[in-house]
Amino acid sequence: PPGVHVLDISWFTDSMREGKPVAVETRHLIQDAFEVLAENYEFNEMDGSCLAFRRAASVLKSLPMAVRSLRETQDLPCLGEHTKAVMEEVLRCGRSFEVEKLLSDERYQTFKLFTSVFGVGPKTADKWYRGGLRSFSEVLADRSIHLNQMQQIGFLHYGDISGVVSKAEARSLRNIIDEAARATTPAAKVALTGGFCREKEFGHDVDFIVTTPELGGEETLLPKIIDELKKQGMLLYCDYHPSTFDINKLPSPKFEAMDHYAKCFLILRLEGSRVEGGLHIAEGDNRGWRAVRVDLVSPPVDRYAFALLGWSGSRQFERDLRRFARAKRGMLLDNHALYDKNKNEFLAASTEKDIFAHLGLEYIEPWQRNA
Ligand code: DCP
Ligand code: MG
Repeated sequence: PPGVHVLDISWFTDSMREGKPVAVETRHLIQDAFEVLAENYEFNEMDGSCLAFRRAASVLKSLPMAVRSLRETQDLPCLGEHTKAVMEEVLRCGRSFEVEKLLSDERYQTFKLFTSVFGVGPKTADKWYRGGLRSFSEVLADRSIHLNQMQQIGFLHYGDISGVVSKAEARSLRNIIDEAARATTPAAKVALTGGFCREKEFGHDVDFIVTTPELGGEETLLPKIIDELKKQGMLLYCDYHPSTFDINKLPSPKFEAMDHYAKCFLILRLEGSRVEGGLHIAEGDNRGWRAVRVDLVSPPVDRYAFALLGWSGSRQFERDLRRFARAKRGMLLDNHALYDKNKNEFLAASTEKDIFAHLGLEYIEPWQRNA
């Protein structure tokens, strides 16, 4: 019914409202502990356990007040035996011994380091770790290792890319992408998406959806924008993937699969900006610019709302929204479409509000989707 939210826990928060507020840090400690454990499961490609801890962290994040005892959490959704055990330990001792052990574990530390390089995932980190490598200098000195182009650029710009991107930098990039799009296609539409459209102060990259008002125009849009950025001397790296979008395909139940729109993963040279506290490997510090990661996605205009909703995130919100659509409405939702399995038909949408309405949900703004 209207008014139902994806993560509706008001029944719990209402019953807690009478309690005394306690130090917020305890909850942050628990969330951080969950994040370390989730990350470790991610390194070991144990997707189920990783998701369980991310989900649990998300539930805690949504509570309006601190958690004081395990008893208070007994009716909360998404908390299993393991998550509760970690939470109990933090509540009792102010720390989790399992997490502390992990933080000083050589394998965890090395995976954390290696996967912080653009283009290095758990599989590559595992290969390097099993080869006895523990540091960047060992990787770079090892002649048996062939770095692909993404990893080479990842090491080259490591200091910049591993630093956070600020809201002000995201705004500058918005103007740059806007101008580059309009210079080649005056009617082009550009939307800032990802974490910055959810009002986050910092991000690891800046995400944009770009399209044209007429169907088909999006096919040449990205190559034109890329050319324009190159002309301006801003393009440091471009990994372009043309569209493989199939209009007849049903929405995919798998969230982690990338969508099929044309997209490019870029590294741009942003003038007048520098990273605070970055670790520079191959570049001097006295530059008037920094390298920054930018993603551009280009859906056809009739899929714009689905792409926008899908890329606005957060990831947890997207997962829950899809799960809600499937379990509660018998509908399949992904970044391309919404399909009603009861009526066997696709439901069109030109705005995000249309999609929420199809799902029978009250519309919420992107900043309210930071699950
Ligand atoms: N997304 C998706 N499918 C994926 C990966 C991501 O639909 N396989 C969506 C959800 C994300 C959004 O795209 O919120 C942008 O992805 P990012 O990794 O850039 O995440 P954020 O922008 O939310 O955070 P960050 O600050 O780390 O960039
Ligand atoms: Mg992002």
